[in-house]
Formats: sequence, structure tokens, C-alpha cells
Amino acid sequence: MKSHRSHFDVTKLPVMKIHDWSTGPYPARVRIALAEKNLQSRAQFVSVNLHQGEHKKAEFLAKNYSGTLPVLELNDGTFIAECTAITEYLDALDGAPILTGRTPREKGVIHMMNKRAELELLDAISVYFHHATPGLGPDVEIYQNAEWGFRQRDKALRGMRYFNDVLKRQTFIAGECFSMADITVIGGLIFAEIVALPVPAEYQALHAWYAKMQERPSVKNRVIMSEPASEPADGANGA
Ligand code: GTS
Repeated sequence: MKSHRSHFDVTKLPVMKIHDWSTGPYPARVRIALAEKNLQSRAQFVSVNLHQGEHKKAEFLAKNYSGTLPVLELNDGTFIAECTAITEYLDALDGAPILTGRTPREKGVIHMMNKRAELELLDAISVYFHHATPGLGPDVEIYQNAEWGFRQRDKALRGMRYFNDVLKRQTFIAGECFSMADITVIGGLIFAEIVALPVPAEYQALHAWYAKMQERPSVKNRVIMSEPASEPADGANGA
């Protein structure tokens, strides 16, 4: 696929390490952002086994105090955790396609919708998973509060209704352009599938948007991205 960023030579960028777990919903956010930015050739993936609790061991906590994935490691030894922060870093490497907004207004709206996608959907499903389901297993889930988990599941269902309403009036989560906020809602719906929390059938706008999102090569190829033997079937960028 012809890049619309002919001035920008990605091969000049140093290789970045991404500590993640290939099928995880949060790691998916960074994988999708990398592919949308056509930067996947600069990423070297380091698998951290969530089910064995590697992310809670001292060696990993030294990289990310929060004990969560993904973490971006730069070649100067800087560690950047938090999907939003990593996406902002990747977006700042070059001009297009822009995922976090160009104008002050776009930046403000995308940040707001991204935060809503975290609070009202993705993070809520994550709390449900860790508190009201077996989660990552008894060795990792050392404290669970099922009531809190179920409340967050209900919050996520309300979030789905909210994003369905948003998508009735606009093409993407933050307006008329694909952005980081879409990626975060995609992460939420990936997590919803993992925990078997289906989007209610009547939320047709959300279903239609998600079907379109799943056609994007960045979304389709996110898991195989870290498998060196596999060549993505089509280009990285679905724009
Ligand atoms: N706010 C963080 C971010 O946005 O990066 C949350 C990251 C997060 O919760 N990551 C998950 C995790 O580390 C990874 S995954 O479940 O999506 O694969 N979970 C492990 C845990 O014990 O919380």
C-alpha cells in the first residue's frame, strides 16, 4: 500500500520494545495504533505472561509501577506505560495519520472521548473480569470483590448504550475521523468478547461501527503482528 507519508522514513526510527501479551485488549490498543501509524516494523515485542503473573514480579514492576501491560521501552532506557501515553508518543513521532487530534478542539474532544471509552467501557469490563470472574486465576487475583465487579459490568453495558447513541449521529467515536478514541472502544469490545458480555442486539449503530472497525487491517492483524513468520495478508493501514 502506498504511504501518504513519503517524507517520513520509518526505517530511520530506532527499534522500540513493546512489553505486552499478544491477545490482551489493552495491548491491542497499542498494536492497532502502531499499525495505523505504519510503525510496526520498528516494534519488537516482548511477551510478559499475565497468567503466570509475570507482570506482578519485581523485575516487571521496575519497568511499570502499576504492574500492567503494555509498556513501551525506548532505546534510551525510558519506559512509557499507559496505552493513552504510548499512543500519544507514537503519534508525536510523525504527522499522519493523526490519532490524537490536530487542532486544540480535536485534541480536546478525542482526549475526552478516549477517557470516556476507558472509564465507561474498557476499564469497567476489566474490573468485572478481575473481580467477578476467575480473571487471571487465584495466584494473580489475590483480592476480588464480586459486587464491585458486577456493578462495573452494568456500567459497561450503560457505556455501550452511550457509544451506540454517539454513533447514531457521527461516523467515529470522536467525530468524523478515526482516532485513538475508536481504538479504545475497540479494546473495550475485544474485552467484552473475552468475558462473554455481548453488545445488546438493539445497539445497531455500535454493531455496524464495530463491523467496519474489524475490517481494518490494523485490527484484523493485531495478534499476528508479533509473529515474525506471519506476513499480514494486506497492508497495515486501513485508512
Ligand atoms: N490503564 C492501563 C493502560 O491503559 O495501559 C491499564 C492496562 C491494563 O489493565 N492492562 C492489562 C493488564 O496488565 C493487560 S490485558 O488484560 O489487556 O492483556 N492486566 C493485568 C492485571 O493484573 O491487571
